[in-house]
Amino acid sequence: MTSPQIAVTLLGLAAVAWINWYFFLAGRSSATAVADGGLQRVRVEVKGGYTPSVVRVRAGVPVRLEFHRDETNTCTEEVVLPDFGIRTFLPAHRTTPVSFTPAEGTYEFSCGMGMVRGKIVAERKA
Ligand SMILES: [Cu+2]
Repeated sequence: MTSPQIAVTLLGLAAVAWINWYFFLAGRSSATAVADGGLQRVRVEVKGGYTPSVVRVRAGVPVRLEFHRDETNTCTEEVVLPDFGIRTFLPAHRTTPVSFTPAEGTYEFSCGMGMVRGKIVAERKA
């Protein structure tokens, strides 16, 4: 294997290890982002609301919210992050990633109709 191939393989293995850790060991209700090689990933359960509804992250570091929508109620089929110009369809029973890099501040996210809401709090020191 060439060194780029080895690097990709190692990254893949790291991702698999991380996913296993994430789904089997990590606390589901944690509202603080887990930094993973400079990427903050937060799983947000979408079921009648957002859990956690307040997500704390570090400002200036890329964030990936992983919206797991476990319902078919059309209310939550879209998620909107107006400050980042994001409007994304969330298929039912799937995990949909939404990525952005926040500056320091508080940002809202909501369903397409603005009925179900959550907040991202980006701080210098998360
Ligand atoms: Cu709605």
